[in-house]
Amino acid sequence: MCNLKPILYSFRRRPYAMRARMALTYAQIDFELRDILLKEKPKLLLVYSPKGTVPVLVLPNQVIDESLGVMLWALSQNDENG
Ligand SMILES: N[C@@H](CCC(=O)N[C@@H](CS)C(=O)NCC(=O)O)C(=O)O
Repeated sequence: MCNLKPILYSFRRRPYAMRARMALTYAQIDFELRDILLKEKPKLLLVYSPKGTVPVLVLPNQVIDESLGVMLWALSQNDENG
């Protein structure tokens, strides 16, 4: 079955990853969180984004591998408080 839920590759205590996670939560996006270890990056993450940083948001039709991009995408989906 095709998984259409956005996937966020993240690392728990890193600030760029945290702000992406916070933006998705604020926008009430239902996403799958994949917390990784930076010293053991999953091969699939590097397929999605060869530069190997987190956060990386995998959407059905695009990959966003900059935290600012994730934030802007999340806010474009839902920004109740402006
Ligand atoms: N400009 C990137 C920076 C992302 C970044 O540097 N993330 C750190 C963690 S917060 C990282 O993944 N570093 C890779 C590593 O330590 O191997 C963004 O805003 O997403």
